Amino acid sequence: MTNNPFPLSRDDLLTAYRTMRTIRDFEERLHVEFAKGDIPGFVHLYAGEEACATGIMMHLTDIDRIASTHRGHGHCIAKGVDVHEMMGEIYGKATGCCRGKGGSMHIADLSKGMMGANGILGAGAPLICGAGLAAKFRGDGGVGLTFFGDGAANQGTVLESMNLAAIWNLPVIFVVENNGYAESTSVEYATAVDSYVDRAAGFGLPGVTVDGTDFFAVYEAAGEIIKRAREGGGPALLECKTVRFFGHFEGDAQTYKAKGENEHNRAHRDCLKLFGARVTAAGIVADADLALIDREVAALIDDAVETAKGAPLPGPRELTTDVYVSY
Ligand SMILES: Cc1ncc(C[n+]2csc(CCOP(=O)(O)OP(=O)(O)O)c2C)c(N)n1
Ligand SMILES: [Mg+2]
Repeated sequence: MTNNPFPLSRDDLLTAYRTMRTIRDFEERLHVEFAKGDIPGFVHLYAGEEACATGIMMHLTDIDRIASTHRGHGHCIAKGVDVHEMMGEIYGKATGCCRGKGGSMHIADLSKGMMGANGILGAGAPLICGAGLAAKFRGDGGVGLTFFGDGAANQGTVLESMNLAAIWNLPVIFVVENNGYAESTSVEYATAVDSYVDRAAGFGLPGVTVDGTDFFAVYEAAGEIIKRAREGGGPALLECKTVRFFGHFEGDAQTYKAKGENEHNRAHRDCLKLFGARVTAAGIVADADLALIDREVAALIDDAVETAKGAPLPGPRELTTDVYVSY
């Protein structure tokens, strides 16, 4: 019997791989489908960043809440939102998790603790302070995590929320997914500090930076700070340095990237390949185990796309439902 050198059981390693593969295939497929013109609105793909959402979310249950971003599909999948309902939502169909009224940037499923993707940069941070405060009052051990990008990290809402979380000692984790760009603006141009974690001390928060393409680095760092928050130790900042394989949005010509940058990242910084190489080299998981998951996930995504395409649009009578004002 091979000794398992990882902090997860073999079953949990396979779950992690399945989650990352599901996110990757979901996004790769949307890249193809979006180009056909059937998907309304904007789509921002998370491919390349899968290890961040997965390494973090494996520490959470449905009582824990997350607030996501415009690039939210990976967060939703890793938090357990149903892939068919997500696809239906992105296609604007009545079968979507928000009945087709939200689309890609407003996928939410409160039953899973997924408070919503969000088209407003930095808007998740104050929301998660509210969720953290509620969890603290309930005393149920729940934590809240908000995700934001390197660009959104400079929003006042994020900085004010860090201060609020610190003074109220909220069970809240701030996760900056630093993929190097805010739209076409590089992080070096927009931010003076080398690492966002350099800011943490200014708010009285502990902070840690990890290689966001390394599932195990994310998993271990997230585990520690989430446990600490759950036990009343307060908020923290986690920076995951990562890469995005596609453009800012689908249709972005990516002229601001270096020649060969995407190819380099896919060859050397692909979190799925890195994960697969490590677990198979250690003899804990076989190539065939991963290949079987690949086939199952491919079938799931095929079915989700076909089902979403064939589903009905919301009818006119749905126009005034699910809004704050009752008509
Ligand atoms: C408050 C606000 N300002 C500007 C925008 C327009 N906008 C949408 S995404 C984006 C860049 C976000 O970059 P980053 O936070 O690094 O996230 P990433 O797209 O890299 O995941 C901008 C400027 C917005 N949606 N909301
Ligand atoms: Mg970014």
